[in-house]
Amino acid sequence: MRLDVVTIFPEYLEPLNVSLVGKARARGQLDVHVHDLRTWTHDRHHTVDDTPYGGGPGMVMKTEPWGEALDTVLADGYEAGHGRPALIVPTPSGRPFTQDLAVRLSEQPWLIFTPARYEGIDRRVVDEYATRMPVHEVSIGDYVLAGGEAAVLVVTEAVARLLPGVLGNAESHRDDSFAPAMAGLLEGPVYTKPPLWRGRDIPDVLLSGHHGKIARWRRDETLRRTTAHRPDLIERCAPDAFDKKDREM
Ligand code: 6GU
Repeated sequence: MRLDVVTIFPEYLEPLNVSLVGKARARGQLDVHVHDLRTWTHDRHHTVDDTPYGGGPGMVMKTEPWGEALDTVLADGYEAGHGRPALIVPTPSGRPFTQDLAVRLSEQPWLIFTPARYEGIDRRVVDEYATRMPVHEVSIGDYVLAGGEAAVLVVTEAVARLLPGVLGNAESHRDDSFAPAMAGLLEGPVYTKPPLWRGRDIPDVLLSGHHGKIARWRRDETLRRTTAHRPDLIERCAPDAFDKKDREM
């Protein structure tokens, strides 16, 4: 998979060199290109923003640097034969970023990210590129960040860990919180050695060796935790997602 990020803070994307994403890059599973938007300015001050039409506070990112940047990135990626790109526009007014979208994006050959600062990018930029490729305006939660760069790191990590061969064990996706096999619910608690720590032991069932009982216990913990932390996820479940024992919980 190829990733392009156009930003006025390329150094904000340094974490893409670390840990899981960094290793995927080193192995050639991810081809990451971070670009400085100011490369595509032509004035002495490398201006990327201007005052909003209609008035109001803050500044809006200008069309021309984004247009030149995206045209250049697109020409480069097409020349390198990456297939068809999708444009990911991080914005607090986007659709919520979910595991479902992470899975769909992980199946794409090429993602281009346009993290904005200030009050966002002139709308015409998204409208223009939406005629040429799929555009996903995404929000990572109901709060406002100073810019989209942190959201790019979030989306990139969620997507990269789903790529074939990036996580050691492909089975480990199966029981992820939000995974289809979990009916979109949350993972329960986990334990490891030692068996006794500061007077705290671990649930007996996990030592029983009884796989059926362990699976039932995990399911109960999933339901308990999801009910407590995210009742909305229970509401959203299809009724047949619950068996008779689930309903007794
Ligand atoms: Cl993607 N960008 C910004 N600036 N704020 C956000 C966000 C994105 N998602 C939640 N808050």
